[in-house]
Amino acid sequence: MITRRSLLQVAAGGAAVGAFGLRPAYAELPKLAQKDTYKIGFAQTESNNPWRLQQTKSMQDEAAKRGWQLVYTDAASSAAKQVADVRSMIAQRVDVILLAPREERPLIPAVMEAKKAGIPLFLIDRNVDASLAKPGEDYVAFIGSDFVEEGRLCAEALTKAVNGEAKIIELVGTIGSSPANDRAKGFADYIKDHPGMQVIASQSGDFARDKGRQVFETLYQAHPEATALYSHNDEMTMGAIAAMEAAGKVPGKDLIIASIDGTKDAAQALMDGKVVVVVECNPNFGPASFDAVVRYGKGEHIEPNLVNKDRVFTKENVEAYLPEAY
Ligand code: GYE
Repeated sequence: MITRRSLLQVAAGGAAVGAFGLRPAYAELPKLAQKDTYKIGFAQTESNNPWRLQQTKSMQDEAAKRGWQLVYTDAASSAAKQVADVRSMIAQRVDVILLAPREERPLIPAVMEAKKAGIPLFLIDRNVDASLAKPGEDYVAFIGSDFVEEGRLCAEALTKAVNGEAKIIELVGTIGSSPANDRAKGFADYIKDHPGMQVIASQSGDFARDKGRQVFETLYQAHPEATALYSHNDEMTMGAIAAMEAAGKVPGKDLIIASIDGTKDAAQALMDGKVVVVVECNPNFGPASFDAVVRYGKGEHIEPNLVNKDRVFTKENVEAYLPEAY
């Protein structure tokens, strides 16, 4: 079994952690020298959806603006490849690693190896298992959204839209990823107090449009009594809408839909009345991440969790958002 202690020992090259709470020097968080420009690694998880493409663009734009070198990798939906990508960044001696960990557990070794190599690492947009690696100790900080809150906001808006009565299909994100775990939790916690709100089927669509379509089709065939959809991201939502329409159903009438992200397609679906709420998950990480790196290089204390501010979009306010949508 992986435990935090065994991982710390791996990170420490097998040596025992010192007695009386004293931790050896290599157990400290790596420092960052203050420089005018940095060579910065960005380990992306996949590029099969507009959210990811926008996130990558935000990193590239910020690097170009500041004249920093960006070492970019795309794990193509494989946690194993992402671990290898981080290793190659360590071998190239980047100054800092920005890691968007695909899943909570398989990326732990990458986090620990960067630490052992003396390279500061920030987690971007997704988290790792907090019992195995901690911000301020094993990596500098997590920068991203509050996914539990996103799930709660979806539940709140959906409950209101259906007057507290719905049979809900839930399309879950990538299994083992922090947004899937936390968006499920935030939603479930809220509807616990609303007995008319029932999740009748729940399955992963891997945050992807095609998979979302297939999974929704199967679940809806098995549960034609469904009256609502809670989908962990807009890509799966768009897949599900395609499946509903192919089945002759009207999204927004036959099924009331709550979604998360804020893609252009979802914003349009909101305008068209097909979706009732989109809780924002902002993919524009460049400015906040690079600012945090600069502050860290100056020796400033970095808060362990840098939480993005997300908005709630409905038909009433989405028009003003459209020019920003991606
Ligand atoms: O919601 C989804 C993406 O990790 C917050 O991953 C991110 C999620 C985002 O693929 O669309």
